[in-house]
Amino acid sequence: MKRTFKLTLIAVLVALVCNCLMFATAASAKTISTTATGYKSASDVPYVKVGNNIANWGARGEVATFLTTYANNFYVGVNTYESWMYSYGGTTNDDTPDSPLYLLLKSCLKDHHTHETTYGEVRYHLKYTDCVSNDTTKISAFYSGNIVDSTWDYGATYNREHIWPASKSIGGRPDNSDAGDSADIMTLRPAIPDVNGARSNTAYGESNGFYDPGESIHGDCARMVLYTYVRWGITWRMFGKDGVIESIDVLLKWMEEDPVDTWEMGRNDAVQAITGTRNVFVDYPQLAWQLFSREIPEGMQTPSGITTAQGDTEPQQQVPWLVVGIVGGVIVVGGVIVVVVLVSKRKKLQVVTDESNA
Ligand SMILES: [Ca+2]
Repeated sequence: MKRTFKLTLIAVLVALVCNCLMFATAASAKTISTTATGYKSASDVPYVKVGNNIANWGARGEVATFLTTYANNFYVGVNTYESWMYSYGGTTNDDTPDSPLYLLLKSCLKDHHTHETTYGEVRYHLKYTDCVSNDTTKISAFYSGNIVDSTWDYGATYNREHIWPASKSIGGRPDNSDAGDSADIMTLRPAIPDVNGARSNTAYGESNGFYDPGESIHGDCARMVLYTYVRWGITWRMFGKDGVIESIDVLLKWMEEDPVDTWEMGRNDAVQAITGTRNVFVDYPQLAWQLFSREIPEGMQTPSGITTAQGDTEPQQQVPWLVVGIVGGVIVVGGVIVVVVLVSKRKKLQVVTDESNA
C-alpha cells in the first residue's frame, strides 16, 4: 500500500512538471509584446461611447493582432480584402495612378466618407480619436508622445498638426468652417505647438532635408499619407522634397518596421464613428505593397494575420497553446492513473498468491 502511495505521488509530480513546461512554452509563443490593454480579439474591446463618438481604446506599441467589430462591419460586399487581393496595383511612380486596385480602394474610402469634418469641429473630436485607453480627459500629442490635458484651450497646449501639410493640400490652409482634405480628421493630429512648428511642411524621410518623426511613429505617418494619397487623390504631391514623403521605398520600409498597434486600430474606430470611413492601410497594410507592385515581406505583422505575398492569401495559423497544454496534461494524468491502477492490481494479486502459498 505504501508503495502505491509513493507511485501515485511521483505520478502527480511528473504530471505537474509536464503541465508547467507546456504552459511556459505557451507563454513564450505569444505574439503580443506588451499587455498595456491585453485585448486579443474584437469581442474583448470595451467601447466607451459619448454621443456619436467612441473613445480610442488602444495602447501605443501594442501590435494589433485582430480586426475590430467596427472594421469587420466596414469591410463587406465588394469592399473586402478577398475581393481586392487579386486586383492589379501597378503604381510605380508618383504619376496619376489609375490601376484597378487604386480605383477600388479610392471608391471604398470615398463612398463611406458620409461626414467630412470641418477644421473647427476637429478641435472637439481629438479627445476621442487621440486619447489613450478610453481616457478622454487626456490626449496623446503626436511626435513628442506627451500625454496632455484634452481640454481645447485655443491651441495653447496642443494644436492641429497637418500630417499632410496644408500648403501641399488641395484645400490649402483651412478656416474653421472649411471641410475637405486639409480638414479631414483622419490626418489631423494634436501636437505640441513648438513641435508642430519645427516640422513645418517638410516632407517625411530619412535623408538630409527630410523630417524624421521618430521610429515609433514611422508606420503611423506612412499609413496616414497613403490614406490621403488614395482618398483625396493628391498623387502629384506624394513623393520627394516637394511632396510629403521621400520615396516609395521609405514609405514601405517605415510601414514594415513599425507595424500597426492597437492605438492606431482604436483611432480608426473612433474616426469611423465620426466620418463613416476608415484608413484601409491600417486594417490591411499589405495592400500598400500590392498597390506599388512590390512583394509583401515574408512574415510581416498585419492586424488580419494575412502575411503572404499578393494573390496568395493564407491566414496565419495560431497554435492553440492553451488547448495543447490542457490536452497534454489530461493525457499524462490519465496515463499515470492507468499505471497506478495496474501496479496496485499486481500488488493485490501478489498478496493473494502469497496468502494461498501460506
Ligand atoms: Ca507606430
